[in-house]
Amino acid sequence: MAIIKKKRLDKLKNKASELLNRSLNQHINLAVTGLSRSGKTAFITSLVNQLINEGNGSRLSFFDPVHHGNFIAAKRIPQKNLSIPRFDYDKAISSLTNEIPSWPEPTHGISELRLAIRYQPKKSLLKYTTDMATLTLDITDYPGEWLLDLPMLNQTYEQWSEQTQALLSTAPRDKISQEFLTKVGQIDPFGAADEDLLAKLSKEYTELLHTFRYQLGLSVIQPGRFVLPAELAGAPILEFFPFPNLNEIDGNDYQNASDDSFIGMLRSRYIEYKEQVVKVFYQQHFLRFDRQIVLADCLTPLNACSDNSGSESFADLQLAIDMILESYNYGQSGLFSRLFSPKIDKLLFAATKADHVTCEQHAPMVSLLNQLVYQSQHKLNYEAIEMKTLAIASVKSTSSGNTLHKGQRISVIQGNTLPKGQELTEKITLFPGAVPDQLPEKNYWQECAFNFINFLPITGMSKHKPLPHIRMDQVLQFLLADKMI
Ligand SMILES: Nc1nc2c(ncn2[C@@H]2O[C@H](COP(=O)(O)OP(=O)(O)OP(=O)(O)O)[C@@H](O)[C@H]2O)c(=O)[nH]1
Ligand SMILES: [Mg+2]
Repeated sequence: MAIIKKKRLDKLKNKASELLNRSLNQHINLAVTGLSRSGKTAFITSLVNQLINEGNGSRLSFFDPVHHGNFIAAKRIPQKNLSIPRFDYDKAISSLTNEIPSWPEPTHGISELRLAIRYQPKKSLLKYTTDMATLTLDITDYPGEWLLDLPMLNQTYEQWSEQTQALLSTAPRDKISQEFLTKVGQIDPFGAADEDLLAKLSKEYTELLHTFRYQLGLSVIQPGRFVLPAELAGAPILEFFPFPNLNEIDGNDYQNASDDSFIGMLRSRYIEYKEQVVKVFYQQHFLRFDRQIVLADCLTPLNACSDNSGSESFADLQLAIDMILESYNYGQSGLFSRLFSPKIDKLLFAATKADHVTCEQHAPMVSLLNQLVYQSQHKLNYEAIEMKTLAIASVKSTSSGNTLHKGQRISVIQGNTLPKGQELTEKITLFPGAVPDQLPEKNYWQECAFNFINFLPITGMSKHKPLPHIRMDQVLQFLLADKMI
């Protein structure tokens, strides 16, 4: 009788411990975003590499689970969400660690990867039930450009057209946009819609957006999906554009225009785009995210000088960051919280590619990023969301040192580059210049004070060893450590 009772008790105990375990085992949906070329792929590759190779000479001393010895191991496991493309870690780590290393290829949409991180609970209730707990980490990579579409949800087609026309008519976009605006302005808005013409003009508008982004280095691209359409490439839902001078046509005629008219079709596609693309992205993906890291490359825009392009592209980056932040504006007045129920509790802003400057420039880099974020921070609700800014390098590609220049000791960095038109890499040593700790003034751009060189990844890195980095441990500490106690 006593034996049966004991067995039952043990069974109950096991069940209770299993239930507690299941409820306390942790899960984080971590989203990684940033405008194109900001460093998302390199970041995720490094983050995964640091965790799965921990113990093999890792440098994660500011990550408490490693520092305090309760990190056990991490491994990649199959993702749960089968409809989202897989983040191609193997391809990215191979290009970084090949005999002739190169940066991973640009990516164009959303992708996902899952890690299981084993740790020994030391403080939480879990320590009474188990020696080993698991933190499941789902990492999603998605283009920051998609967040630029959020403000459209609050705008009618007329309002959006008016605002976009104003943007297209201002420097530096005006010169190359004029022809397009004139062409569209000559169309009878109430004439029958011609789908071929609509497709052709949408293509021209998309090409303009590409030129803004990739030739003028501008960041405010709307609709963001047009430059990074992912699975929607070629779909008619991406075939619309702003119609100029809509305020000059009769309001009643506009309201009564049928969906078969030129303007009616543009308007209905715009509405459909907001419902089927913008809202769906927020509902299907964004609302799942618990934590977010926004990557920003503040150094490349600092490089442009001698003409107006530097200050214009920097001002545009400022505006884009402001627009991106609207998605984290959880205050009562925020468009986002009025439309959706947000869940993100931690938001990290990282200025990437910090290995492009000498160590003492990291503090100005952070204060510059702070300024970019700060102008919007008054809108952010601190109680709902914990924020941090850091300067990081996901894959450190330079070494730093000192050299004597005109009798003075200056800090320099050294790295490999591939000079234009040449096949052999070259090692160069340089002082890249000082990063302004404030939003740069007009004269900054005339001085050409900054010299940003695209370094290659260093040779000799191994996929079975942690990649060299700057502050990836502090990133992990902020984003994961509280779930591993
Ligand atoms: N030196 C250095 N360069 C970096 C680092 N991270 C990214 N880069 C540079 O930035 C470029 C873009 O990095 P990606 O990781 O591909 O950026 P992305 O945001 O995924 O870009 P898309 O896929 O085009 O959206 C790389 O090709 C490198 O030239 C870094 O940690 N150090
Ligand atoms: Mg990428």
